Amino acid sequence: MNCAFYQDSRRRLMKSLDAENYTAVLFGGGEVTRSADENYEFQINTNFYYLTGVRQADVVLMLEKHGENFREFLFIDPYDEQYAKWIGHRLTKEEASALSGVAVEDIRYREEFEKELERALSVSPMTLYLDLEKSRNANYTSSGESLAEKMRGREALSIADLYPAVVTLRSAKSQEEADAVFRAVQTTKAGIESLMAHAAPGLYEYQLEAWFDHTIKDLGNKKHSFRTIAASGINATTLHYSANDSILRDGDLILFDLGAREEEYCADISRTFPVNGRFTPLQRQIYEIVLKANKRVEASAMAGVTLGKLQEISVETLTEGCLSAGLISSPEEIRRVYFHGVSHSIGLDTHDPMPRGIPLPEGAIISNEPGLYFPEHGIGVRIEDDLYIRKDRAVNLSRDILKEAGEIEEFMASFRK
Ligand SMILES: [Mn+2]
Repeated sequence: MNCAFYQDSRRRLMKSLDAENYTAVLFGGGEVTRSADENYEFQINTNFYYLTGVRQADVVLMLEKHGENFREFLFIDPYDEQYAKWIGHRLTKEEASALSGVAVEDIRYREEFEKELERALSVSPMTLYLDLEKSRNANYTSSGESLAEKMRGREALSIADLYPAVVTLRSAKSQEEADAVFRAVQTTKAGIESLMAHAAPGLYEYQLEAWFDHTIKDLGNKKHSFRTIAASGINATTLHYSANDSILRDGDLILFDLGAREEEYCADISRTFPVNGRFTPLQRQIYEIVLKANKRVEASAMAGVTLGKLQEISVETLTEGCLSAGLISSPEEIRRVYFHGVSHSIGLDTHDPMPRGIPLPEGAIISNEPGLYFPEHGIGVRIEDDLYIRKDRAVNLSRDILKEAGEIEEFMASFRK
């Protein structure tokens, strides 16, 4: 992504905030200790990244509007010889400016942050926008919350949540963003083909998974969108199974839910195929029902439709299919064998934030992932594509990834002669 993209994101965000005078502060996040002197792999706060293109820890963005005047600052760590020797390079002011499009004279060192913040807040009345979204399971206090806590009760200062405004912008993707997801999907496609080519009874799930890892890195995607699900046989009936340590058995299916990440944009794809390259009649029957739901959802997806509506279509199709195949004995029983949503937003996060319940905006990217799970048969099937929502249709970004049962068998057979 060119720095013009991030400049544009900031401009659109600033225009969407309605306070007369405001200061908005966003933190990129810091390193988290894993054990001893090792840290977890650093993941930039995606709201921050959307507005800056910067992926370095401990960087702060400040946006100001006083009446008609807009200003922006980025605060980074200065060069540190020890850090450079032990850990590596940190962005210079020039590099941070080139990435983000913030003018180089407005790239400051972090020690100046408090002083600049005080200056910005000295105008009255003043609204301080902070990212105050609290994850349901968060077991930490974010930098945004800490700063809000510190500033609360100041005279003529109101504190407001920046999160909804950023998320609203993020939920409609530009063509450039959709292209990044598409490139991640293309790499994921090659990885999936490698999995189909190398599947064989006797391998551990993680051994087969390794072909995906190798392929996406070989093609230039260093990161995964999320931890790969490699679930064979009955493991596929656990939605988020990721132990990946069972042995592939002849006659079982394997379900892969995975994705490569390109410039932080995620692919999120599921494919299910037979370990030995041939579906059994029961596996095929279940597979075709899921595929039908997947196709119906795609045909109905477009701007203005809600995710709730797509879920209805999915439930309806799966119920019909399961009833007529005698796989369930009442419509209510569908809840036992299909127990998740068909769709979620995709973007910088695999489960990308999107305001709840809204009709899909043009530009949304969503998953299309119906599934059926029968522990009694040791069969779990999920087929997941990524859809780019346009005004009157959905562009299936993963249309080139094999999903017809016959084509999968043919493709796999070509490696097994
Ligand atoms: Mn998904």
